Amino acid sequence: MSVRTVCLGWHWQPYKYTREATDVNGARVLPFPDWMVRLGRRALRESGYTDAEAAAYTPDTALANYYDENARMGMHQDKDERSLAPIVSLSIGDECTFRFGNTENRNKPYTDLRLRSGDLFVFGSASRLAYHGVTRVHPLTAPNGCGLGTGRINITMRMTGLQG
Ligand code: MD6
Ligand code: FE
Repeated sequence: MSVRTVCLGWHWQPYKYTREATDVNGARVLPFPDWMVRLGRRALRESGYTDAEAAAYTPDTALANYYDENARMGMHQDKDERSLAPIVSLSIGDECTFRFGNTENRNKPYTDLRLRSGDLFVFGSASRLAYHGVTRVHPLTAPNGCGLGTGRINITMRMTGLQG
């Protein structure tokens, strides 16, 4: 993994979530913003979840990853969350090739998708535990006005299933 990450709500590091960034500077994580809860619920409604499912969706952590033009993300499953509620992913800036795999292993079959600035997708139900990664970032593809000159930001919001 060659991205730079900052978290909201809960701080993620491999295998665990904590309220302090114990592997960085020990600082308390900033709160998870209400607007992101609303955006997550709207994303579920607009991708076919019922109103009740959307209303129950209360993401409590967000990982914001910054990719420079050489950054990649190896194939992985997101399984450090105790909850299997959907993950909502938002992309800003340069386009990337996102590899969406199967739930068994990091090999084929997989599908390579182009994620563009403004794309939002929902990783839920059968795909919640699918392997996935970013094979490359495409420099100079960020649209004017997206707020990022170079590189790519991906924000994933999740429900940890943790209390406190
Ligand atoms: C990325 N995303 O798009 C990396 N994980 O840069 C993820 O690792 C990811 O987009 C779980 C669900 C959605 C994702
Ligand atoms: Fe992931």
